[in-house]
Amino acid sequence: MAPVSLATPPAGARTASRDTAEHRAADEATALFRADVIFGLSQPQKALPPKYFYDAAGSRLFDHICRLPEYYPTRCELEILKARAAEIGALAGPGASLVEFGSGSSIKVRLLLDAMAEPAAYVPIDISGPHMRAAVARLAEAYPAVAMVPVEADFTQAVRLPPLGEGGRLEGRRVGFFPGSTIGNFTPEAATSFLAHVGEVLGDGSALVIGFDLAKDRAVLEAAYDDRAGITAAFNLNLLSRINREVGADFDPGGFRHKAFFNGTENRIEMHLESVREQAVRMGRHHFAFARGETIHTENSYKFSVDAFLAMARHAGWRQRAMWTDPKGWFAVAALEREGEVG
Ligand code: AVJ
Repeated sequence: MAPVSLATPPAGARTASRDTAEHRAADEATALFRADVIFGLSQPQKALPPKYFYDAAGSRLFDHICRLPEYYPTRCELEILKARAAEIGALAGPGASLVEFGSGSSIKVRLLLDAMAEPAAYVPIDISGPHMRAAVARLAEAYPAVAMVPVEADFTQAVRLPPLGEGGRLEGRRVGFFPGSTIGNFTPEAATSFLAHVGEVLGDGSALVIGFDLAKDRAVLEAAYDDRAGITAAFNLNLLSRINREVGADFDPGGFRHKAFFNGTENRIEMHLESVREQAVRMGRHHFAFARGETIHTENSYKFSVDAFLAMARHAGWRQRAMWTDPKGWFAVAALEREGEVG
């Protein structure tokens, strides 16, 4: 099967039915967003799902976070991936397909594609469609022989891989890639279910290269989520501007402040938006009251021990093939495998 075309067709080439389908998908996404906001702000502890951070502005702010001096995970993980690229390439084998969950700007995947023997396809899955397509267009230029098959989807929901290769299947080994410790956004129970779901999506004989953040000194953790330049604060607060714009609320972003702290009982960084005064926010016929000091919980970022991570992976049907950390022991990358024939 031919890889999907990455070029945007000229306006005249767009059929009416395609435009309608795109609009319908966009309306559906907005309706889901609105429902998630109403549900989240109606809880005793107000909360919003972190996946909504990544609109165009949020995706750019996140890329900036990854370059901050305090935000060590990206640098530590890149260090590990560079050192272990050849081993990952060997474990993938020739003609493998790489499936990335939450691909963002698709930077790290280059290290793997460079180390793999004739990779057949790259399947990025991301909720931020335009950001992903721009990244894939850049990647396609550098890897003309690799079929680029972007999937615009929320990977926290059930995802299905598009048919690829001869007979409508991914050729070679299917290798999942889930870097950045995004697994840390899930509670341990949800993370285990997600890992099992990834195993079903990738199938028998597949592999998974996954990054996760390790427990460490509280001050290091808290600085990484509350940087001096205020970029993480802007990233957190951008969620309110996005809600105003896309679902018509009237948040005053200046009425909230960014808060990030390590919850040692739960082993997680929590991000919140704290109301600096008593205030009310309207959204259509809905009305949300905030006491002064009340927070919206916007993200969890779990920190693991290697053993705790491996216990989750095992419960989800994966076994360890390799485990690597950076020299400081701040971040880890696991290579996992499932039993069975490839293909
Ligand atoms: C993309 C979920 C891995 O938890 O470290 C960075 C998101 N939030 N700074 C993380 C994030 C604030 C990031 N993940």
